[in-house]
Amino acid sequence: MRSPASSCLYGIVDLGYVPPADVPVMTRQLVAGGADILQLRAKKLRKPEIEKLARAMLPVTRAAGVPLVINDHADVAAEVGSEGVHIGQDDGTLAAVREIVGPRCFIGRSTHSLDQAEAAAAEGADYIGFGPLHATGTKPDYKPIGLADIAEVHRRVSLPVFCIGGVNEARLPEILAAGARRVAIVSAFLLASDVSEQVRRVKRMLPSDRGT
Ligand code: 3NM
Repeated sequence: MRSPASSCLYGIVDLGYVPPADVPVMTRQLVAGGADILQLRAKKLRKPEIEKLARAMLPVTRAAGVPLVINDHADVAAEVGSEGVHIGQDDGTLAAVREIVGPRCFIGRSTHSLDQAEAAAAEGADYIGFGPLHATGTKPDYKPIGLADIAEVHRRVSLPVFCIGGVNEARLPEILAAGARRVAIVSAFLLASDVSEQVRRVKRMLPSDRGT
């Protein structure tokens, strides 16, 4: 099983793009292309539905050694026994989430500035998201932070940093040149005509396969 540290490509199954019935096939395609970590993100679904989808994803992700991360819902993560949980800036303390998920589940936090990144590291996050680099329809209310702080965030925190927000194949070279080592991608994968092939192409551009 991979860990955030051994991962460079983070895929997100976002129910804003994928109908529930398509979640298993989308999961298989993302895994087949080489996504190292997958997140289930379902802002508008109720917990029982999210739990059901997580249980549909887990056999696929586990067979591939890909950790499954539940967005927002620590209780769902605990219930289904997912490898990870992801929280935003407004989702309470890391300690409170740790109480719910226990010691074995890793915890990621979204961060949108250098200060937030340092705070997430200080509270014990296992990885951070850092963005949005570019404006994105997936998280439309967030102001893009650009690429200027990518190098600095890697100097300030020693956690795995997944750069996110408008990341796609065309923009990847400049994002990597700015110092990114890991990326998370939503719409550029989910809307691709050939999802596995798109994931494969991006994976090949990333610095290296970090092993397990
Ligand atoms: N979190 P896309 S940006 C889910 O900056 C998410 O914290 C972000 O989607 C953050 O790859 C984002 O389609 C959406 O731009 C990323």
